[in-house]
Amino acid sequence: MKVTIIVPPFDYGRMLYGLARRRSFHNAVPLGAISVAAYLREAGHQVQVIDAPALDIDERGICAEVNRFVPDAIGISATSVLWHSAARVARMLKERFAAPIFVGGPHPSTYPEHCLEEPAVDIAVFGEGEETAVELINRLEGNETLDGVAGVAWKDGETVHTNKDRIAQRKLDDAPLPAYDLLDLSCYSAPPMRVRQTPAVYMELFRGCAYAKCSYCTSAGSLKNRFRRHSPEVAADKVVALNHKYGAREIAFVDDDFVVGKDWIYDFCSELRRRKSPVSWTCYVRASQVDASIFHAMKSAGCHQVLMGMEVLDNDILRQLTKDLTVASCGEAVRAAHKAGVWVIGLFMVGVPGTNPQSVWNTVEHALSQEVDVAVFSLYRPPPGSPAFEALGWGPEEYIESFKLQKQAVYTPEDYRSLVEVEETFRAAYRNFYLNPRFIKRAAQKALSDPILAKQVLRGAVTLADQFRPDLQGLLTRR
Ligand code: B12
Ligand code: SF4
Repeated sequence: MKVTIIVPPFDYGRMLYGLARRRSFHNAVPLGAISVAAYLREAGHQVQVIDAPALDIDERGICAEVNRFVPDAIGISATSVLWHSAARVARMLKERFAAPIFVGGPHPSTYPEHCLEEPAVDIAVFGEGEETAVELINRLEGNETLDGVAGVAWKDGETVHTNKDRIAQRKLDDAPLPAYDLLDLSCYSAPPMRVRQTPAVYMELFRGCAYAKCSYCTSAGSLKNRFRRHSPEVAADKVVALNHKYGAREIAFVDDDFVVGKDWIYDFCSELRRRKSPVSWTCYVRASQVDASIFHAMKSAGCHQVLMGMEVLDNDILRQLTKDLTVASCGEAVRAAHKAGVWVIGLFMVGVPGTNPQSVWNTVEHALSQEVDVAVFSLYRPPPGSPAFEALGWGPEEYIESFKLQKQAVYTPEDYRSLVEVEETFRAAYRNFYLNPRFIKRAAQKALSDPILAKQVLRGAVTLADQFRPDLQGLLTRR
């Protein structure tokens, strides 16, 4: 069968990420779509992938691409933010093509029935999509009912059926490499401050988060997958394959939590060294899971930077967010990384329940004194399917609507006077961190010692300036 898989246009991308969007975030390889595509292809189907944000095309552009391929079934990948865009694409395609339309991804995984309220959508896949998509397409090819296909909700006339969850059977080691070749890899830019070499691509080696407890995270809620990972040998083979087949020189691992126990990471690093892998890489780690010897092993195998979720550097709040972290353990982890020569991107949140502006100033101060290399602050906005989202009492539409507010806060903790104060605190967090003389001095020293870092610092500054364009304009016009 011929199957098209579409990543719909990212309506809010321009608003969220401004002119720097190409350089910064959303032009990331859509791993969900190409993982499903690889399984379908392996099962004997012909597959086309259309990544609209990367190709910078709208619904009409998508229709033109679909027209060239004329598929028998059309799949659309969607996060919650992309849902309205996905529904629009589905409507346009429904008017022009007879092919059944199925959707998958984080939004259908959390809200399969909500997706089926859209008349143009016939089937919603929830959970990990690869094995489900193969069974689904085989059934459609044979004109068979979808009764009993685990992981799908579907319409039968007016009736909606939601089948049982699927537990993926296949070992990750045996999974084909995602179908990177179905994308135009030249369209994918590297996130600023995260790469030393290009071409850089995203890659996934794990499924699920081993910790899965943080209150604001979908990986602790509706996207809680069974935790498993590639064996270190096959993981290293696949990294090297990305280099040989596609010329990737840098990999940004998207896995939620890359260091779980010491054995796997030591073995993975030594397998990379044994293969003389030329690939540099970055990954997410939890501060409670790492130490200097782990960072040394990672550094010797090509890792130059890690992302650490530290959220709010206050012990009570960390406990409330169900993180297994303290201010001290975060500081220790940053020091251990620096000893090994690994940079730390600290991920922080502003506007968390139970916090006040002082919590943010304390966080900035800790981040500066711990010498976090890059600080990323986000406004608290727990996504659908996370335990904290349930507490907000919102439905999917309220969440999607809240994105129209771009970088505006959607939640006022008790100790803030208003949403405006949350937003001001958010902007001030960036200013207080990046305009602090301690940060500027360290960034200048690093840039002078390493030309690649100098370029990164410059790119980071351009991205930040772009994201804060309205503030900058305000500053420039203020007398
Ligand atoms: C890398 C990443 C990004 C990158 C790149 C995103 C991209 N283009 O792929 C960047 C930094 C750009 C990003 C941005 C955002 N992200 Co993000 N991101 C991730 C992360 C860490 C990994 C995504 C990934 O590649 N996973 C691996 C693939 C294989 O998994 P998958 O995409 O879920 O796909 C599987 C299934 O969903 C399904 N599937 C997916 N597509 C399809 C299509 C079909 C047809 C079928 C049948 C099945 C199917 O099958 C796949 C294989 O099993 C996830 C967390 C996570 N662990 O997944 C968050 C996550 C996807 N992001 C999230 C959020 C909230 C955002 C932002 C809104 C953040 C913000 N405030 O701006 C933006 C929105 C971007 C967008 N375009 O929608 C949430 C989404 C929650 C939700 N309900 O929507 C997640 C789940 C994080 C979380 N735990 O809360 N993100
Ligand atoms: S925030 Fe990170 S560590 Fe916590 S549950 Fe989500 S993915 Fe796991």
